[in-house]
Amino acid sequence: MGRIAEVVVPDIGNFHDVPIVDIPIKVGAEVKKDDPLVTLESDKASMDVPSLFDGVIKDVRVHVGDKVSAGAPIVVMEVPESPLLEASLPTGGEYRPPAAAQPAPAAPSQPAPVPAPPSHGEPADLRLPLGEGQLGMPPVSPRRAEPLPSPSAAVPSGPAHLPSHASPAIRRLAREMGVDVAAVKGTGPNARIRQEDLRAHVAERLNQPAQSPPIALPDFAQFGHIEMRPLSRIQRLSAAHLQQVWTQVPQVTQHGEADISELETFRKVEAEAAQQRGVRLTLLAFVMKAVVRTLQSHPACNCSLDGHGENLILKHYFNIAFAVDTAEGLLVPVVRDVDRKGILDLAAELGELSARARQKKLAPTDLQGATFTISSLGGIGGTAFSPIVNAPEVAILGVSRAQLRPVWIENQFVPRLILPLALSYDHRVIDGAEGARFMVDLCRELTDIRRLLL
Ligand code: CAO
Repeated sequence: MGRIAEVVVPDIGNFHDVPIVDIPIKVGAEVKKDDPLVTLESDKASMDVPSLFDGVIKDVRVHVGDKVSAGAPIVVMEVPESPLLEASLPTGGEYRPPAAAQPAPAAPSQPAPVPAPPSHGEPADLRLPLGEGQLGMPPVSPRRAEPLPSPSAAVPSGPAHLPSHASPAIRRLAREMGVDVAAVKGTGPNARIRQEDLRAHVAERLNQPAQSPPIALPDFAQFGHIEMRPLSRIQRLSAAHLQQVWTQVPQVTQHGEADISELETFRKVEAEAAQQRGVRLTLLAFVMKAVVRTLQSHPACNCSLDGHGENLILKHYFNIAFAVDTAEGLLVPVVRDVDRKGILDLAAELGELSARARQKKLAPTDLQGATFTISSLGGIGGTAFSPIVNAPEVAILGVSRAQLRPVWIENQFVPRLILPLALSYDHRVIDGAEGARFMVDLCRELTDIRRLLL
């Protein structure tokens, strides 16, 4: 338990009734020595009242807009008991505003005026005897108050010419953060920049895609014959989206292998019957169903992160997008409510949507509302690849070509059909253990055909 002490406005020379323009602390906040408690701003100068000690704010006695003079109580703090502190508690401070803000010569040193006793009843232990526990401005090295340029004055950026619609503490913080205050939008009175404005500015800049210069190109024609071919509209749109996702989403790819031997035997038998109904029963329909069953027990993989990166938006519907390779570029139509559809229905819808994608007949609504994406390159070949998360979704499954492999089962090698899978996920939302669990559960769904058909 420390001591309770009241902080008052120090001697601020000839200034009286100076408005408080910012209070960067609140009750319960821990402050360090020199942290600003309030910012005062006259029509000539701006100054912080810093804390003299480390401590915890117990009460805030003022509001933004209040006008205060030397000796007015500002906050009540709990400060640690220490002999050093006892010795250093000021009995009054002296503050010399700079010449620019202080037309008259500095007043001689004098004790801080005694504040009027509070009009509202407070617990007695919140106050130390006046002059003993009142914390004022440091008696030495007072912070320099800087004259205000007119708001319309052009203010060059750079540490020597920082605009003055920010308190000295905010300017110092901005310098530490490498932020040019001139670029920050202030939301305080008279567009004054507050700490939260600085934070919002930094957050916004971090969320912007990195503006790097384009990669320098040589004159390729000097090495041989070339031709220019414009990207299709779809390719250009995809490129911008992929670039944005690549720079903004930290992603990891979890690999896995599912034994789909039983599934494939079942699919081949059922494919003939499906064919007679005009449906191509491909592996993708089974994978889609297995993905949704796995998503149902891994809700973090079926969500999005809100714009501030502070909340998960969990979706209680299962709309699965799948990548279709078309002559114009990649399209990603969406199969809705996969959890409510049978595998044959899914296969029919997959066929119909991929045909329309290739005929350029998809409606905008066919491309919206996905919660998860599957990209299957199994029909083409290759052993593995890492798909890029289709943000704002947080996970995507890459499916490669299944291969017959010898698998050691009960003391012998048995030929099994193994499907390589790759789950890329947004690592801000899904951690490695969750990604691995998703993959294990997905492989189990695909391997045990009975589970999938239940
Ligand atoms: N392993 C082994 N064989 C596979 C397979 C796999 N994982 N996936 C498909 N096949 C087989 C199919 O069974 C089919 O064989 P048959 O002709 O003997 O029946 C053949 O490969 C061709 O299948 P398909 O690719 O036409 O059909 P599908 O339903 O599997 O896939 C679609 C449909 C739309 C996903 C696919 O046509 C396509 O466009 N894939 C490309 C997606 C893409 O470009 N992704 C990259 C995006 S970037 O991340």
